[in-house]
Amino acid sequence: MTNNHTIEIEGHRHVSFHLDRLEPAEMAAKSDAFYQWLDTRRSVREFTNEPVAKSVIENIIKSASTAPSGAHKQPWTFCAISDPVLKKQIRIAAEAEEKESYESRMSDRWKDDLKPMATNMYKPFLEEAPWLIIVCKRAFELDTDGKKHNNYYVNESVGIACGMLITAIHNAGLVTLTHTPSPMNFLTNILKRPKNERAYLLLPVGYPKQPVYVPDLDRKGLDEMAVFYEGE
Ligand code: IYR
Repeated sequence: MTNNHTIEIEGHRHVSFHLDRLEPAEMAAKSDAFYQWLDTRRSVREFTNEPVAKSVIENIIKSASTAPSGAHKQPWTFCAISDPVLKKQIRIAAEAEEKESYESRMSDRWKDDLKPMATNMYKPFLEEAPWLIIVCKRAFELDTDGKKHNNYYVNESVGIACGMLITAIHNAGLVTLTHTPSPMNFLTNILKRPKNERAYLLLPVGYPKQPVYVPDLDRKGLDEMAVFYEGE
């Protein structure tokens, strides 16, 4: 921040915030270019084992952590794993849960709905991708006396951060997918996370295998997913 005027509101410092205004034409062009670029993102399930620099993963995580959160509690922990031993352990545990899910927990309708995505209980990407990012939500914080303080809007906050994480991964020229083994408590056990943390989403990050194929999907058009209330 260049311009740092400060004021005090009820004993708390507030800093002046400045954002450059865009000309309408530039705004239109920029918003369209961003959409066109974001629309090239796809969930990819096959990765090469080429390494990705830790500094890139750090930048991606820092980007995600700019997300807004309830009372700015930032109720998230990003666990980034490149250790092959841990990745193997995670794969074995995830595939055991997935086997159970695909064989008995998921309804036939659910499995039918997933057929176009060609998913199954096998998750080689958990070992192949150079990094796994496991996003944990922090339901509460413990103060120095061990007293619990619940965080606010934890699912909303962590969900927003995950959206920004996925955007940052795309921006880095890498791919990911949102893997949701259920239940996920094996992840917090393997990673030895403290008891205020629950695994929220697992995202492998890396380069797509070449060639790679993704389902031929369409996205909803504006008229199917937006409603405008514009008055007169
Ligand atoms: N959790 C499983 C199944 C799965 C469910 C949905 I909904 C998907 O969009 C994709 C997969 C898995 O991660 O494979």
